[in-house]
Formats: sequence, structure tokens, C-alpha cells
Amino acid sequence: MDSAPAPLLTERKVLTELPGPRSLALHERRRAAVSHGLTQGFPVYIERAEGAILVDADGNQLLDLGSGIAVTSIGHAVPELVEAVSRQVADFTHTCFMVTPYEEYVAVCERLNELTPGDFAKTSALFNSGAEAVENAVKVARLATGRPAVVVFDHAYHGRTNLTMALTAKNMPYKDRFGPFAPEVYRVAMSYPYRDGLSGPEAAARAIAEIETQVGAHNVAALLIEPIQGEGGFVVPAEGFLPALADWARANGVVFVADEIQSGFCRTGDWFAVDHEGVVPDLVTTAKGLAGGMPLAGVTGRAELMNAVHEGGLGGTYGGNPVAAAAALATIETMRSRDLAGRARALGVTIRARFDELASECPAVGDVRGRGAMMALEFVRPGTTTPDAAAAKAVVAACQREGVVTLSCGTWGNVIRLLPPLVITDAQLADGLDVLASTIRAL
Ligand code: PLZ
Repeated sequence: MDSAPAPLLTERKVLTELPGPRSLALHERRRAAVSHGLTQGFPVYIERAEGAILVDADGNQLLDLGSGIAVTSIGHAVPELVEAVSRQVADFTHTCFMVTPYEEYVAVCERLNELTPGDFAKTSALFNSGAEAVENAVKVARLATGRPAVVVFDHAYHGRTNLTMALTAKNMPYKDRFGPFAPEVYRVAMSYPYRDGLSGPEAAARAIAEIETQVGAHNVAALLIEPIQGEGGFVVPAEGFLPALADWARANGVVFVADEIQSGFCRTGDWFAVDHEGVVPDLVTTAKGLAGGMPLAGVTGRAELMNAVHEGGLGGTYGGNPVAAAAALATIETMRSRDLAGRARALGVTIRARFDELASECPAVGDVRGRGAMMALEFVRPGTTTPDAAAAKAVVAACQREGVVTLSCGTWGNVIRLLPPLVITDAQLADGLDVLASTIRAL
């Protein structure tokens, strides 16, 4: 093994056709060994990474504008994270917090309680994945209210487990033929300004009327919403939508749960996307950006809800694993010390300016939306609002050929989203946006 420090990776550098020969060989092994049920994505096999650059098996240096779906917000191989994780691995990797506890778990909960909105008493519990956090938020809300129903929204994404499949809106690929699904899940209309033209309060009134007529407020345990939707298309509700729903929930004894798994941890320019409008959820689910790539998720909220659960009612073997918890503490500290929320706001200004320019030139770009470092373009047939998934797919593929990793999303698969590491440099971002712009102009 080479012990010399790796050179600083700063630039995109494409040396082979993508995927290159070694990635293709690995892909062949994968096809033989790995279930074909997993999304194929971009089959370049990554060997190491730094900041916003991924290095593949053929030595290509790719620009990462997806952060592994909003996870590596502090960047790849950040020294503070490497150090914290290495130290924790050497100390101990597992005891099970339910058997013999440790400080790191407690410290992550303290941070979550401080950082989430609301100046009331809060407690937290830690889990392994976003879906698991969402499931547990629903468990807490049902137990605390004694009510069965959960209200979710069109285009929502909350996970792939049985309950969270029911909570997720899109059939293909997440739900198709995987039923029967969990009962007592009710879906209502989301505010989608580009497609419904409603103000926030109007869209909230529509959703509330659906809940009251089709479910009954007194049956609702939780109203669960992504403050900016992720997989569903980076749908940003109109101003006033979230505050009106939160007010209605409070007035009706309904637990308001913000799923901040994709939008949280500085991604949108605040610690949480709900901060933008001063919305204070009763419970918040977190994961992804929380732990810089280590699997960790949390449910945080009002102590009287979280503590209503009987001892032993929440848990899991690995939830709040010490290595993942150490990673979260280092991640949060890095976000604070480098002001990555401020950096996300600055990235948002740059990306929006370029996206607005593209929208004015290219009739295939129907909408520009997002906030901070969570920005998207919605593609439509020129002159209409008919979703054009083929255009989004073609742009993602063209970017891949140039070594730029972007992601698509949306109920109709017609949205391209950018989720760059927040430590991306101005030069790297400009390079990525140039590639994206030229592929869109070539449509
Ligand atoms: N809630 C808002 O974005 C995960 C899913 C990718 P897990 N989104 C990426 C895929 O195709 O599986 C997500 C999310 C929101 C919940 C989840 C679920 O988080 O950690 O993937 O379980």
C-alpha cells in the first residue's frame, strides 16, 4: 500500500469513455452477484473521493453534483470526519445503546434537540435509515394521540419499508406489486405552484378540506410532509402553505411531522427547510446529511410526545451506532465551523442565476425551483406543461458522459436536481453548470 498522502483532487478529469473498462468489468461482476432489483444509476465504480470529486476504478475524476442523494453535504473524505470515525472505530464499534449506553448517542440527541426549531423541551431517538426514522415518528404520533390516521401528500417520498411504501406516492418503481400496503394512510393535494397556480393558503385550504371531509381531523395522528419534496421533484410549496398546515395541526391535536431527511442539515441554506418560514414541527425526522455518509437517522421532537412511549417501545440493534454517532458530531461541528448553511445560500444564488438564464433560452425548461443547494429544473414539451422525462434522462446521460454526476427525480421523472456537496468550490460548480448548460442547449 502506498502511504504517501493522496494528491488533492480538485478537477474533473475524464480519461476513458465512461464507464471505463475497469468499471465495465466490475459491472459485469455486479450483474452476476447483485440483485437486479437495485437501481443501476451510473455504473462507474468509485474507489476514493475528496471534496466534490469522485475517482473511479479507471482513474477518471468525476464531479459530484448529487452527494449520494444529499448525504455527503460536508464533502467527501473531510479530515474532521475521517479523524472522528477512525478514533471511534479504534475505541469501540458497538455495544447496542439499549444494552450498555455511551456518550456519543446522547451528544447527538442533544445537538438534534438544540438545532431543530422550537424552544420547548425535546428528546430524540436514533435509527439507521430515513425510512426507519419515519416509521418511528408515526409510531410515536399514534401512541401519543391514540389516533390511527396518517396524512401524506401527492408526490411524497418517505421510504421503501412496508409502512413508508404506503406513505410514498409514486408507484413505479417504489411500490409496484409490493402490496398489500399499511392501512390508515391518506393522501391529499400538495402545493405545487408551477402546476396548480394556487397561493400557499389556498393550497392549504384545499388539503385541509380533503382531510376534514375524507378522514376527519379527530382521526388523524400525524400530518407528515417534506418541507421541500425530494424524490417527488423538488416541489417547493407556495409561501404560507406549511404555516397554514402547522396551524391547522396544532388546532386539531394532530402531530405535525416534518420529514427533513433530504432537505435538512444546511442543504437549503438553514439548518432545516422549515426554518425559512419559521414553521415549528412537533416532530422532525433527519438522516442523510446528518452523519456525512455514515448510516444514521433521528426522530426529534416535543418531549411529551417522544417520552409518552413505554420503555422498550423504541429501539433497534444498531440505531445510533457509536461510529455513526461520532460521524454526526464531527459533521455538525464542520457545518457550524465552516458556515455551510451560508455556503448553501451562496450556491443557491449562483445556481438559480444560471438556471433562470437556461429557462429563458430553452423552452424545454418549464420551471426552475428549489432553495440553497437543493435546486432543480423541470422539463416539459416546449410550449406546454406536459412532463418530458426523455429530456431529463438525456441530459443526465449527457452529463454522465462528461463526468458530471446529476440526479433526476419527480413523479414523472422529468426533473433534474442538483445536490452538490456544500464544500464544492466556485470553479467546480461553474464547471458543472457549464456542462449542464451545454447539454441542455444541445437538446
Ligand atoms: N424521506 C424525504 O428523501 C430517501 C431514496 C433513494 P432512507 N431518499 C432517497 C432510493 O431510491 O431509495 C428519503 C427521503 C425522505 C425518507 C427517505 C428514506 O430514507 O435512508 O433511504 O431509508
